Amino acid sequence: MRLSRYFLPLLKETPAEAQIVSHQLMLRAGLIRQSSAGIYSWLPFGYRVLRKVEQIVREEMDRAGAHEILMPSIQPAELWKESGRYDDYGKEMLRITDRHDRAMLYGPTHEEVVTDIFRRSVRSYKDLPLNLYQIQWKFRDEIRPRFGVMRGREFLMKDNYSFDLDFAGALRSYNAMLLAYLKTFRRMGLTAIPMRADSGAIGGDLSHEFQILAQTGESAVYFDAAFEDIDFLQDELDVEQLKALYAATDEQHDPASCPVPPERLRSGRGIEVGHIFYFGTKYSKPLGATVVGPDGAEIPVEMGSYGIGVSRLVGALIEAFHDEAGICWPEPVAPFRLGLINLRPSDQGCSALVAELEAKLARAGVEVLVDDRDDSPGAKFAAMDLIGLPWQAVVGPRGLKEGVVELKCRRTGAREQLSPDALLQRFAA
Ligand code: 5CA
Repeated sequence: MRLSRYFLPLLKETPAEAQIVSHQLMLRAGLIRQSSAGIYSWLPFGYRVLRKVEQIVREEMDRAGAHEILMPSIQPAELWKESGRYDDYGKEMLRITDRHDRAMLYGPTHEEVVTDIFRRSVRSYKDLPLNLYQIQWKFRDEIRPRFGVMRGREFLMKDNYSFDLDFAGALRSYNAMLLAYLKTFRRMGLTAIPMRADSGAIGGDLSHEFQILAQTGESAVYFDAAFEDIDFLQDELDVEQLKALYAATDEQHDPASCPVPPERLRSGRGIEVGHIFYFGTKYSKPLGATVVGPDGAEIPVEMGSYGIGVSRLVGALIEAFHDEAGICWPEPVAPFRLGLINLRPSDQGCSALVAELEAKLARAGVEVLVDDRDDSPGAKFAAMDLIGLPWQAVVGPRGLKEGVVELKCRRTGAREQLSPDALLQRFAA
């Protein structure tokens, strides 16, 4: 992709309406634009990241045995009257009336819809366990939408729902999701701390919130250093042992009674990027979602629901990975892996080498963004730092003479000179 032909509207000034760094950078680096309060358009650069985050979430859900579906964003009010949540949900629910005067709503979550699918399709305990997920836009009419995509009114969520015959099965599903979440966040380069939580409007009695660590996080968290040492992608994990590890919010943490010795106690600031709930028969009972059990009796299914804030994660990733110059994307979610700067597009030699590298890298499947604009070197370096691609390669007249390009790691700032062939080998391997 060439910047001269790409749609990447960068802002020089920090927009006054943005209070936190991720919101500022998402506007400045051309990821999003606000449409109305708490509602955003995703521009090409931001949308690429959103899709990468989504894809990692999808792969881990699939690996955990969940099946992807897509439920409607607009739901009938009747279902929520059946579950008893229609009146309780209050002003956060955007209520709509259609032309036939039927009460509809823009879904803030999908427990009712998925339970309705289940009750109309599943009859026997033999079809359990079942786990269905979707990646779908939600709407919650938050009183104070703020911090950009971190607390939006419209936001993208991955939500899934487990159905089991009994509590033991539901707990297995819950535990499998807890592990899948830790892997999912780890794959994005994040450390996530699962914390016992209130289940709030979703209801139920077992719940964990996942806080990822970022210096600018909203809430203080205290946790066992073990969370930083565990390799969530490789190690065989004992989920009960994990759940027993110490993790506490500011209010829960009491230094006097904390079971973790000071040398193993870590503290940081967290951003909630996921929340999982076990709530038993809270929805299956009122909606009549039952299966015929082994002994022929009708049994309401045991359910859980599991959410990841996909659009919030894009902001959270920036909160976790940035410096004064801009964003520092971790490779797995970076919109492009390499930024290739042509320092002098008017120089035929520079442009020929850039074109050759671009073509060869593209053939090897490397995502490259070429800065071929007529701009000063300083402006190009600043723009490349701002947008935060993990690697930057610079082709200029001086290097060309010496047969080298300069490669810079965005995160560490480390630079090295290498031949164009060595560069290709490094990235195409
Ligand atoms: N039905 C359950 C799980 S499927 C549920 O709705 N859970 S939730 O309310 O905790 O939301 C799940 C995740 O969505 C949260 O952990 C958070 O990361 C994200 N989220 C919630 N509200 C917003 C919001 N206003 N803006 C952006 N992300 C949000």
